[in-house]
Amino acid sequence: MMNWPISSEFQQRYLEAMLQGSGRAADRVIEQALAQGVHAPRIYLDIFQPTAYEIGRLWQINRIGVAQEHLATAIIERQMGELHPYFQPKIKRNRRIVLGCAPDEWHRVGIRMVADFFEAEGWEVIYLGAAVPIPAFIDAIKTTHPDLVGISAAMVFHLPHLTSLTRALAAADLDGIPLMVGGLPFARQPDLHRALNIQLSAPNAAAAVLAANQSFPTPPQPLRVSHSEEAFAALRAHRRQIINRATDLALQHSPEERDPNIVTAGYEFVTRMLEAALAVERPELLDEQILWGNERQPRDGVLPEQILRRLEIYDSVIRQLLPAEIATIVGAYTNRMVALQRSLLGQE
Ligand code: B12
Repeated sequence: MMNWPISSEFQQRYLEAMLQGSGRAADRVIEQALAQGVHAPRIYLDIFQPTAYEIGRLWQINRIGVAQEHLATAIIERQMGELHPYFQPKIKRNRRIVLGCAPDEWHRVGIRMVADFFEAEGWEVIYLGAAVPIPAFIDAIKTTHPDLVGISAAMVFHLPHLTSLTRALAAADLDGIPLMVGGLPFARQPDLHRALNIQLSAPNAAAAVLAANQSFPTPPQPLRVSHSEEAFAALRAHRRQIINRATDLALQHSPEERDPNIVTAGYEFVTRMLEAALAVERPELLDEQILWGNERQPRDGVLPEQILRRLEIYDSVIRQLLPAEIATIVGAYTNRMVALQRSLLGQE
């Protein structure tokens, strides 16, 4: 699952994008990292995590404000959502984990990373997010019967909540379920969990899933590898090339188009929609987008006939640039868009 190492140039450029407050510049760094074969788990641990720490340090020394920190965190969370399809499991373990932050704990990026790593390793994950009240933890545990419960605490002043939680579990006769804790104080003091009478702890998401798999050995069963998952990864890796080539061809076809950025933005939109549809294997999601585009784009000066031409160009570029077997999968989706656009124009 891991590849190593990642160039610190990506880290540096990502931090710069964050400090400029540019989500698009940050997207380009991640796209390039993916195109160079950096795996999503490494992007989490070697780009997102150190950048978040550095953002925190810059806030601590008053070099950046709260708004810049919020913006950076919002970008990281959005990109994590976009990378989530890379964490689709390839194996099944028949193990379940409930994950959430301690009561009042708002730092949720770390535990969300932990959730994605567990999912990729074949665990069923019930991720509850930030600031989970103790009764909500107890409810979730009673209804889902997990093998393990993972709790995150970044602030030292939230550690007493962990003791309250272990007591509440005992009172509800749930103390047989092991707990795992993590977050900044645990990363800094590897034996801190023992002082709280908690069985497991780990300093980061990769170590967390490793420790859990060791504590709960189960033979992993292979899962059907989804073809669209590979197609999604290939599309991501070739995304920039596809968009650029399609834009060039569209501009050659309609030289009257004055603003190449509008064409590029259209192709970026189509690519995002296509990725989303591939990630969930639902080509029909694209229909709604085509209908939307036909409502919207004429208002930007792009007529339905041009939409069709641009989709045909996109379809042909997909087939030129992606490896043949992947192009067949992605092509089924782009073909659907072309066919729908033709039928909207009355050309069957
Ligand atoms: C973003 C941020 C916020 C955001 C969080 C929003 C969100 N959606 O998460 C907001 C604005 C809410 C926030 C608030 C505060 N923050 Co803040 N925040 C940060 C910042 C910059 C990034 C956090 C982050 O995303 N880290 C990246 C993740 C990936 O790292 P991680 O959390 O460590 O997670 C990894 C491991 O720890 C581990 N792990 C985490 N959870 C778990 C769970 C388990 C079970 C396991 C096994 C492992 C594990 O695996 C993770 C992935 O590898 C940090 C800086 C930092 N060093 O973290 C400061 C920081 C944590 N915040 C800090 C402070 C002071 C605060 C506030 C008190 C500020 C205030 N005055 O209000 C409040 C407290 C809020 C609260 N009640 O929780 C300080 C804490 C200092 C200290 N000594 O404790 C930090 C360190 C900034 C600094 N350098 O001064 N913050």
